[in-house]
Amino acid sequence: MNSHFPESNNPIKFYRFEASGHCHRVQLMLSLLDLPYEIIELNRDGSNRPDDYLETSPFGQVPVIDDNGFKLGDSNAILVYLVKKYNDGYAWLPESAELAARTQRWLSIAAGELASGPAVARFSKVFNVEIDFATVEKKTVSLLGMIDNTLSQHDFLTGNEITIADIACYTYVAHAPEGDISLDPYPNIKAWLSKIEALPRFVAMKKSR
Ligand SMILES: N[C@@H](CCC(=O)N[C@@H](CS)C(=O)NCC(=O)O)C(=O)O
Repeated sequence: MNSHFPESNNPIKFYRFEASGHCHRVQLMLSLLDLPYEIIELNRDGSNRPDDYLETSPFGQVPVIDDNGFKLGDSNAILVYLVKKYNDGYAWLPESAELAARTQRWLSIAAGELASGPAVARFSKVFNVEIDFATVEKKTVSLLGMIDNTLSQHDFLTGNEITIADIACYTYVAHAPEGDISLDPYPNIKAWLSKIEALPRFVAMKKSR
């Protein structure tokens, strides 16, 4: 267990939906940092949410964590919290102005183009929801091309070292094929996914289709 996690503390409570990529990125970070956590699988109808859940997550979304009374929603905010709070000596969120800004740029892409592209394509196919698939597919292909091009220049999204940008973007890219978006045209993306999957304590998200 991470030596920075106080022995007196309880495991971090992690509220999630199993099939959510936003939740998986949090689980991946918890695992990479070797932190103790307890999964609380929420019902889709909200019936087993804690009474104060909407105070932490006003949009009623997952993921949410409760770290011994510190409650936080939003997957990217949670990644920032975990690596700042439980720094394992590695610069998951680099300090320099340039690299910190690049990392933030990818967190914005994860919350923007990634969420409205491959995540929506997957959602539509996994949950059988009608969408304007052609438009989402076009956005996704454009994003994947941009990511592949970035990864032709360096090993990870912000440079040659892994950061939380990679963790934030990993899941919905890796699971794009569940949205009928092939990764075959993107050799650099495939190599990048393999590097992340080779990390000690990597945990996968279950395939949904
Ligand atoms: N910006 C949020 C987005 C989270 C999100 O979209 N969660 C989805 C599951 S993937 C959710 O809770 N959907 C249920 C809802 O919106 O009611 C984050 O990064 O955590």
